Amino acid sequence: EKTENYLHTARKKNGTLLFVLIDSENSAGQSASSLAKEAEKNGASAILIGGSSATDQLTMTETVSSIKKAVKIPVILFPGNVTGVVPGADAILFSSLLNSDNPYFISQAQALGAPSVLRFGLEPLPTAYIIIGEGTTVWHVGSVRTIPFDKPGLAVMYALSAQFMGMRFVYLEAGSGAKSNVQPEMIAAVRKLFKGFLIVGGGIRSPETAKEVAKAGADAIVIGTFIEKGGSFKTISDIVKTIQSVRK
Ligand code: 1GP
Repeated sequence: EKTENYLHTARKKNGTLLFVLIDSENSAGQSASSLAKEAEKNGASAILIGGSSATDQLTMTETVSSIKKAVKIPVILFPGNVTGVVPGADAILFSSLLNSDNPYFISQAQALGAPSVLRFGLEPLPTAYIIIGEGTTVWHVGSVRTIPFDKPGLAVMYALSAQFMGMRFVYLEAGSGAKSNVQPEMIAAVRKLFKGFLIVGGGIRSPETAKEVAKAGADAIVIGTFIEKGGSFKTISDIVKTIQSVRK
């Protein structure tokens, strides 16, 4: 439980954390390891490696290994499918896409991937992955029965069920590159009842938005597209300062 303990300790000490998502296929010119290094330097608390596209496992394994060498913060797999389970990382968001209509994404992919998680010695972080909104890649690929942005009560129902099933992480996901981020009202409603570690991502690209999300009760926010598109690390550093100042 090394990574899970680290996250809780960091959360208590620093306020809301920033996780930077790196997709080995999509980084704008810069190598994944130099992006990870910059992210760490500017205050990120963990690197997530994943993507919903069909990343090949060899590239993925190489990316994990180069990032592991470059940073001290935990490297956590964020797989979009069984192919996202590779050796060398510290932990894995072992996720069930709770509001999918396809049982493959709720329990079958998990069963197929579990033996590799064990074999590679990855620390599983039991995560309820809940998709909000529509039109994103994850919404399409995951056969999602979506939760509209303005229905916080539905997100609460899923988060509660996750808690009752023993999942210690909830990830409210608007989707990579989403036009709109998950709204503060929904985050606050989930925060009120969910006792575990709350991750929020999708469409966050400014300190102002990050602040709202943190204020509403996120334990960690995830930023991917902004960095992939070459966004400045000065902004990342501002985001970290902002979210850490919100709640202690
Ligand atoms: C996607 O929540 C993450 O899975 C990050 O979203 O790429 O929009 O930052 P963005």
